[in-house]
Amino acid sequence: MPRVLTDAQLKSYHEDGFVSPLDCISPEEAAGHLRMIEEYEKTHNEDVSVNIRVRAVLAFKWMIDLARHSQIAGALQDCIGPNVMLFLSGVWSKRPGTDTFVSWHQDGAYNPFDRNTGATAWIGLTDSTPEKGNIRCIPGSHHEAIQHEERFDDDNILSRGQSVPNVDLDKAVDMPLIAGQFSVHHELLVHGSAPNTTDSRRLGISFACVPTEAKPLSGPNTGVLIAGDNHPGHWVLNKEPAFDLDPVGLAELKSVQDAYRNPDETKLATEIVG
Ligand SMILES: O=C(O)CCC(=O)C(=O)O
Repeated sequence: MPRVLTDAQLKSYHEDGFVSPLDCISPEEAAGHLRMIEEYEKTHNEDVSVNIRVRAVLAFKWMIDLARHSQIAGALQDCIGPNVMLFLSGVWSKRPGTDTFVSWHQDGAYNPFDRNTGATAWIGLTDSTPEKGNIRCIPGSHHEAIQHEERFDDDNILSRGQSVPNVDLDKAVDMPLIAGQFSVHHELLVHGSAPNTTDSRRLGISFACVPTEAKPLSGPNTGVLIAGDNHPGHWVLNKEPAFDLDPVGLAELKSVQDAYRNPDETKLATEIVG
């Protein structure tokens, strides 16, 4: 398994809880993917994340291929091990003229697994700068799970407004990306993002993954294998789309969303874009 990250980048992931920016596709390729999302939105007359949520890769073949891009899959393997299972993915959009933000949170505080060893890759399909509300994080905050408060706010992309209290903003750093670049953050890294103050959209896609060795303790145990093997068999693999908006992938997406809607599982769905 060839390494994608340098020793210094891997050290930064383990010490700081994130590595960014990492090159993946060109800005032109990113713009092509953005166009496909915007065509979907035009045809359906709604934001993509209204219905394509929780495990968005099941809707678009290009998105599943992007998650498996050798740079993204390889960086995830370097960070979490050879066998990589995707269990959440979403499109994170901030349109100009809105106050859309993401409260300070840890992804892993809501993950129902027997360990907190997962990581999220986030790729920008547009530039993501401080002015556009890039992801910000607190380096080194990934060593323990923190109790979250729920602060509901219509402008918060996190549906329950889950928030880490008392974040020391003096320690916050920006994670800017050029369109086509990505970052990887540990599932316990405290991160969030401010509104987009520019006159163009900021949009990125997240791929939240765990090592296949992580055992789901409750809720859906289905996922999409991004790299390696489904070892030792804790997971059931989703049927995948053969083309964009393939009814097979959409039916699978619906069944995943229904499973997450089960009242017993509400906590699992809280992270994802609504
Ligand atoms: O898109 C954002 O600003 C935040 C993304 C995020 O919180 C995540 O991918 O875990």
